[in-house]
Amino acid sequence: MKAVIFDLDGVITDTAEYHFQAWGSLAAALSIPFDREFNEQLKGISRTESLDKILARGNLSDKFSEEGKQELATRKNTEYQRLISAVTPSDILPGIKALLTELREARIGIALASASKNATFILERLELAYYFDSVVDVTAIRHGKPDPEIFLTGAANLGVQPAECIGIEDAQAGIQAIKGAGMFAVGVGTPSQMQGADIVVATTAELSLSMLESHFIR
Ligand code: B16
Ligand code: MG
Repeated sequence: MKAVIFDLDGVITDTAEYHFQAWGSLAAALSIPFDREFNEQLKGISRTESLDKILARGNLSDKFSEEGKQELATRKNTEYQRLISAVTPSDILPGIKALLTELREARIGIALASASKNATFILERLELAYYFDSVVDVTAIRHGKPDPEIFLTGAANLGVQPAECIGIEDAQAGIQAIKGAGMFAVGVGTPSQMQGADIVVATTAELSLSMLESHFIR
């Protein structure tokens, strides 16, 4: 194992909750039903793809021009940015800071593969930017998760082979992307939401270097 490639939302910090709240406000304004179960489908996919799914749910796909959709996406992002401006290091999920420290000490590469255009801002708010050898620039990615491109780019940036990497994700689209890249996939959540993962942990508190190594050497 030469590198660990992390998802951000739902793995390093629970900004997934803020995405839920911000999309929930927009959906309510458009009178579109929105709940946590539906929100699962939005995890890991881009802002525009998320909006398309929400509008389709409300049978409103044809009601907005491209410009109108852009305006809705910006409205959601403005609310999301308001929520994440209050993020602090206390919002790092359990076990993550200790794992990042262990990985650095063991000279194992660390990359971020987040679909979020707000990822760098969030890492800085969490005071974790220092740990990352590479943050994949999502604007340079042609195909989002579940396509493997973002994880393959992370491995290439670190100069390691995909088979030498572990990817950690909280979304089904992310697990698919990791497996498509030929990496070992760790899912955070319930097994039914993490199909195809090599191992699933209920919470990030279960993650550590020794735990990852013991499963990786399988
Ligand atoms: P933004 P991840 C993803 O982040 C979220 O899971 C997903 O819900 C969101 O739509 C996407 O980022 C885009 O985020 O609107 O901030 O660009 O899980 O890949 O870290
Ligand atoms: Mg995620």
